Amino acid sequence: AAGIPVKEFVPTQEDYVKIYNEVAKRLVDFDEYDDGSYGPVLVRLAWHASGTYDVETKTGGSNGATMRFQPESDHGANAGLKAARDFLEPVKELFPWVSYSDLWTLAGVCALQQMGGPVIPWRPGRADSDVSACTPDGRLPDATKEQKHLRSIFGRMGFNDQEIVALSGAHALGRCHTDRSGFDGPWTFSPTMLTNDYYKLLVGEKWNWKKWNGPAQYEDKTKALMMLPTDMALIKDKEFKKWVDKYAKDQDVFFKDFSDVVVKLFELGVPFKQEERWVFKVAE
Ligand code: CCH
Repeated sequence: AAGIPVKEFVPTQEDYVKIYNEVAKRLVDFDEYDDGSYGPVLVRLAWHASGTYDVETKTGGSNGATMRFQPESDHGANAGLKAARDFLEPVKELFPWVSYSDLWTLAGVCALQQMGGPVIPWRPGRADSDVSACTPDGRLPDATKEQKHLRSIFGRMGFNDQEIVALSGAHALGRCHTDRSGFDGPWTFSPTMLTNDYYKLLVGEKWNWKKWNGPAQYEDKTKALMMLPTDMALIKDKEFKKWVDKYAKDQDVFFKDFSDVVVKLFELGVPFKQEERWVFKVAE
């Protein structure tokens, strides 16, 4: 039988706006989590999905969403990100046509904008892969290391010194969890608002080694805030510190550079057909 041709659903910008708004709504609805928002862990999910990219082999990156599968879901660096994936599962059920890889990055954009961050232009085009595309362990940064490691890991993704420092400002958000990374505490006093406080605190506070049985980390004099060895590397290294000083002085400059570098991060290795990037309005 010739049958009736099945009309393929071709989503438009409006359809992606619906996804953005649904994620934004859920961020408000589920405000009992952690410091009062799933926002930070959604940002971390999008970053860990994207940050596996290798410029040489053109493997990894947000295209594929391979963190859904073992072994990648069990990589030490991804501990705790199930919370973010599970948070987005009902959104995927509402919009089954969206790929996980587009959904995770769009949710990252939504979280950043809803937490007071800059506009992050975004475009669709990622397709999900199967388990065979999982990246090997060790592609994401190790918080116990310093500048040499940062340059090697982020260099493999294609980022320079300025971009490394701009990306690191995401640590204004969220916190470390002893049952995930082993580290403990937030970097700033407003972990659900994107600001340039991370840089201000890095240069403005006195940081001492925390005396405890956990992994080596720094604490401020109030003992409420923390820095990782990789965070402190940004002020130990003269080239990195230039950018820390610049972003500490001027939040607008940070926001501009942060937006540019996050767009690049979320697009690493994605074979887009669409040239145009869309800007999503912050939901009320
Ligand atoms: Fe990060 N990050 N990150 N990070 N990160 C952690 C948490 C967050 C490193 C290590 C850690 C970026 C760069 C680095 C976020 C975004 C970004 C934690 C705690 C560790 C450890 C995890 C836990 O215990 O839950 C290291 C090392 C680097 C190297 O530079 C970049 C880049 C980004 C985004 C652009 C966010 C957000 C969090 C908070 C997550 C949460 O659940 O609150």
